[in-house]
Amino acid sequence: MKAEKIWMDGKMVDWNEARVHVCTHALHYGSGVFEGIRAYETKSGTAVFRLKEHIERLFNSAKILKINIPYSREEIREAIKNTIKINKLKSGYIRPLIYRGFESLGLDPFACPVNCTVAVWEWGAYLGEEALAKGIRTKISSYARNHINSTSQKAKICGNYVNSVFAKMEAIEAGVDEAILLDTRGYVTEGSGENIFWIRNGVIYTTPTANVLEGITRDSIIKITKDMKYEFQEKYICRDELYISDEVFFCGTAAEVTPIREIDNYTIGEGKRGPITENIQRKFFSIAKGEEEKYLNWLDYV
Ligand code: PPE
Repeated sequence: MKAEKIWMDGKMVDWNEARVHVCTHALHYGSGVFEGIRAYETKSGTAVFRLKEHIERLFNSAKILKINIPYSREEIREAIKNTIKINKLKSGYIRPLIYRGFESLGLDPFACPVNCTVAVWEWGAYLGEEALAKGIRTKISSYARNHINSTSQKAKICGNYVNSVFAKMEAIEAGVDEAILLDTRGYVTEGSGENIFWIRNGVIYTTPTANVLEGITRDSIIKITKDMKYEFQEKYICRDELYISDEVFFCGTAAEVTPIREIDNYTIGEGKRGPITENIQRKFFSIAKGEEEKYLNWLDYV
């Protein structure tokens, strides 16, 4: 992964020069917030998918962590578009990061400056091209999702992701592609970096958002499924309900719509991408690629 330039605190810096001090507060304590956004190539040029919503979530994450972003929403939007343009990125991934920089160490973050960066790079299918077509193998993690009274799962806080890194390492070392995390009560929450949906008897379900990231792809899929006249419900479930679902899939900016064909060695449905998942996936990609008139307002052209 590499591009030409990274936007750092208002300046375009060479990729290899985009460095931070080792005493950066966020490097020690995880005191930063970030976003993950995708841009797709459409017939009318490159378009960023739901940019407004991602910027809003970035500002909300910062608010929760008591970080004042020293730029307006519009300035961040411009920075993102300029970084795409200067790197001549046609499609790929966008990573804004706002973090407590270097002034002093010790947990009190308030004296530390707030630094802002935007990196972009080409990024194909998160879990591999084959994953989108055939589905992935997963396991229920032995790590519980961050407890709701320990941090804010609604904010995309850097430090939150240590929990995801543990779950991901465990999944990979167990020989599967991804982890599904339960909360401390045993209810299904989400993947290491994806929201989860399941389908039983034609009804599409996902978890409520109280203890998971309010995924923008999740929101897109809920709107798409309603539009496609599927029945939809939010529900807390335990792991066994996933085992006996007809279809299960992950969604996220990086993961897009990734079918799950196995959980804890249980085959899900037919053990391949299910028909409803395929319909939703197809619709999702055609919207992102600007082929659906009705959803053009989800695209912000560069
Ligand atoms: N839950 C978590 C914990 C999460 O990190 C993501 C995104 C989602 C749900 C889905 O949210 P959304 O992208 O708004 O639909 N994870 C990002 C980071 C992935 C990474 O490996 O880094 C992403 O998909 O960009």
